Amino acid sequence: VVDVVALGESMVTFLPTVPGRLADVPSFERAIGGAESNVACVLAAAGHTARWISRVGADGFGDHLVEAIGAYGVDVRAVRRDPDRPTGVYFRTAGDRATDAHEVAYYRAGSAASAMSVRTMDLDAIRSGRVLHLSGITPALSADCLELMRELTARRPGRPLVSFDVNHRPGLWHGDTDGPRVLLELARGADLVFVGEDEAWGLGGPEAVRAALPEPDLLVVKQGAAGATAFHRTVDTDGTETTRVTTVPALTVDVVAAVGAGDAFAAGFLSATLRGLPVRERLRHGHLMAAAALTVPGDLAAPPARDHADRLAALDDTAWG
Ligand code: KDG
Repeated sequence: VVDVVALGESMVTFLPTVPGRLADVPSFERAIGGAESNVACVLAAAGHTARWISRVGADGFGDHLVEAIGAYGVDVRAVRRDPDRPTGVYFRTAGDRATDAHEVAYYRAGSAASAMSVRTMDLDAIRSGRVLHLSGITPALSADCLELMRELTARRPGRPLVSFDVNHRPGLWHGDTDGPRVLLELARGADLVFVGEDEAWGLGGPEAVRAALPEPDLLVVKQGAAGATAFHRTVDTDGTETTRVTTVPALTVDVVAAVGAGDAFAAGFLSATLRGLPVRERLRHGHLMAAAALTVPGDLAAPPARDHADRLAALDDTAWG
């Protein structure tokens, strides 16, 4: 059984060769992006088996995504090619180092991935891993994608551990759909939820998010440079519910670009989860992988080797601030 299946849209990403406004940047370098495939790539690089499931166009950008993600060691055999729809692409500016304010221009409406649905996808394959990793980007792509996400977050016996990164992208939600409401609804169906503290404010605030998610066993609130806090709910044999709160400060690094750091954090947390490590270690592995991603311009950085990460995660509290 594969450790992790990650489902979601990936895009060819164009990163500027110089800082500045999108209007002024004269040239871009090609990279790859996609929150869920980022998680799969980091997990594969960290020695896990990972499968990425999606749809891409039958075009050169689709070829590139499949090759580049496959080159990380991710199983891409279940990715379907759509002859009628293109692969999505997006451009982003480097952003301000201090505030991470950046411009993003998506060209993904009507993309091959937006046609992911309960009809076009192999649901058994999607549920074939120990963990199924999903994000709040997918339901914003189309009504079909939203229906697929509802199906995959429905609680049913024997399903994999469902991991959901809220990834609220306000620019992707259109029409009458209330993005925050849908994201909380889907998150309720997950076992493990990641949310950025800044994102949580867009969903009513961290307390409101906690109150809105009574079902997931674990809620991880990422607080940027400050650290991350896990709310771990356990139920005793007599039915008593306890929530253990664990906070681990982040590592202090010289940030090049924050993009991809959340995905790397999720990958580190999931890696430690798959290995049965306690919540504090899971948070530490999340921070270690995020630190690697924070120090490169693109989404993806080589994660620390497992034995190295284990040694760093095992350092005592003084080393971890
Ligand atoms: O988490 C990084 C992603 O935001 C980036 O790779 C692009 O998936 C992406 C999106 O939809 O914003």
